[in-house]
This record gives sequence, structure tokens and C-alpha cells, in this order.
Amino acid sequence: MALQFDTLEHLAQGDIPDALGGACLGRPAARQRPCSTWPVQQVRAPLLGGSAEVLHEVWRASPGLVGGHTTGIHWCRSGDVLYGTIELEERDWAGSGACSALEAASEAAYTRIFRLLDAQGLPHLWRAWNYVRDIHGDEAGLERYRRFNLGRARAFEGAARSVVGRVPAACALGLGEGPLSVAFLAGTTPAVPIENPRQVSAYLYPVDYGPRSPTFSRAALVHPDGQEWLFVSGTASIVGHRSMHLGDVVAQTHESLDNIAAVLAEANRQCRSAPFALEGLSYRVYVRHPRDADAVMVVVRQRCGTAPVVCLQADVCRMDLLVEIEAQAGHTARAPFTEGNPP
Ligand code: 3EB
Repeated sequence: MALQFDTLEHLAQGDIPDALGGACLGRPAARQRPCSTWPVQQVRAPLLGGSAEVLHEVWRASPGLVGGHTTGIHWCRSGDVLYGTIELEERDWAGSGACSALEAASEAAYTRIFRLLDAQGLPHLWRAWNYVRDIHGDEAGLERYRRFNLGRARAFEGAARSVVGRVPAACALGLGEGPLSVAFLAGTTPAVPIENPRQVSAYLYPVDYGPRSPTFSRAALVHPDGQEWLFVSGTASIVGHRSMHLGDVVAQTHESLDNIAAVLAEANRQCRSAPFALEGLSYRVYVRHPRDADAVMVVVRQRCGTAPVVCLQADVCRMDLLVEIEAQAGHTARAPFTEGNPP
């Protein structure tokens, strides 16, 4: 059956028999004991601008859920789709020879993910959600986000995945605390990567942004049974490869949404379902400073109408960026192409 995405304020044991996996968003102080048996990514970031202290995001899919715990990955699969989470304590990777602890942990996380996917026969990574403590901190002379990029890229290569072109949609955010955390969706069918003509592809960023470029596409169209999902990666106020509107959070929000609109236009040229529009997506908005949340949300409401939006405080992975926005939507796919049913 189709993949479904829900956001809930309250969740009790046994509430969602067909849960594939999800995320728990909110600050640790408000956190209750986890009450789910499915894989859940703990996103320990303060929720802003709403009444809820914790939100539960759940991917649902049925029938035939199977799952397990494999090399630290908690995963669950339904047919052609698999969701998983992995949390690695960086201290366990301290002293890994030439490479920094975060770099080694990042490589290990992705290496394990690709091994699981290969073993499960769904080799295609569609979307990854990455959270890193102290993302701007220095580790052995390099910003920790750049260490993460080094480890991630090495794992892609080690698992015979391309680091350009066919790469997953993703986000990478800094949090105040916690382990390296990666959640992911993968499938039996390849994702269709989407790039943004207003931006240099992230995997082609010049070396000014680090010795290895980040390994993600601007968006991905994926096709679980009978559906088309669009995952728009974390999107910021970047044009070409440069950060724009330094210090102006309202202008950065507009630029980010202009970028998402451009990504949607590209996706709509390749999609197999109804066109995607700003008002038809569901959003996660990350703001660096809680004080900016209201101003950002005014712009998001102007441009995205009443679309579902969750706003969180997190460190966007370039110091000069104040806001980053990611989005997703699922549509029913058009009937597959056959003779007499032209595209
Ligand atoms: C950017 O466009 C902003 O490293 O996986 C956005 C989405 C960003 C994903 C990642 C980084 C990542 O470069 C940062």
C-alpha cells in the first residue's frame, strides 16, 4: 500500500500499527520515554512558534512490515521501501588513525547503511536526514561539517555509489548536543535526482567550501508502488554557490523559497503525477536564531499558504545562513506508460 506521512502531537503505544518509521522533534527537556517500536530519529532541536513541545512524524506503509536491528541501524521495510535510523557516539570513533572521530563515524554510518541496503536488495538511497552536534566546531583543523562531508563521500565511494549526479536528497543540520544521527528512506527503484538551475550542484561546490563537496541532490523524485514522492533537500539562500543576503533573514527566506520554487519547476518537468506547488508541500523550517522564527514564518505563510510547517532551531551548515527549508509531498502516480497511454 501507499506510503503515508503524518505529524502527530500525541502518540501512545499501539496507536499506529502500520508505522514504518519516523522522527520525534523537540527539545530533550520535554521528551517522554519513546513509545514506539518502529525506528524513530530523535531530532533534539527546540520547536519554535507552536504550542507543541514535541511532534511525532510518522511514515506509514502496509502491509508486510518487516524490520530489525542491524549493525546499529534500526530499520523497517514494507515491500519496495525501507526506513532506517542510526545514531553513532563520536567518542567511539576517537583515535581512528589519520581521520577525525566525526569523519570516521560519518563514514561508518553510511557504510553500514549501504551494506544493509545491498543486503536487503533495495540499493537506492532516496533521502537522508543528517544531524551533527557542534557543526561549526573545529576538529583537527577542519570545520566539523567538512569532516562529515569527507566521511560521507568516502562511504559513498567505498560502497560503489556515485558522488555526483545520482545522489540522494538530504539535509544536514547542527544541533547543540547528541550523537551523529542519520535517518533515511531507500527503495528498490532509483530516485530521479533534481538540480536547481539557480544553484551550482552541491556535489560540484568549489573547494572553498571544504576538501570534499557535500553528497546530495537538490531534490529527488521517488516512486514507491503507485505513488510519486518529491523530497526537496534542505534549501538555503544560496545562488550559484554563494550565500546571499547576509544578515537579512527575511530576504534569505524569500531566496530559499525562490530556490524551492525553481526546484519544483524542474521536478514538474520530470514528474509522473500532478505538478508540485509551494502550497502543496509539507515543510521543515530550520532557523539559526529563535528570535527570527516569527519573521521567517510570516514569509513562509505568504508564499506557502496554509501548508503544514514545522519550525525548529538548528544550525544551518554555513555560518552565514540564517534559515534553511526542506519540503516533501506525495502524489498518486499517473498510470504507467503503456502503448495507447502515451505520456
Ligand atoms: C546548501 O545548499 C545548504 O550536506 O547533506 C543543504 C542540504 C545543505 C543538504 C548536506 C547541506 C546538505 O549547501 C546546506
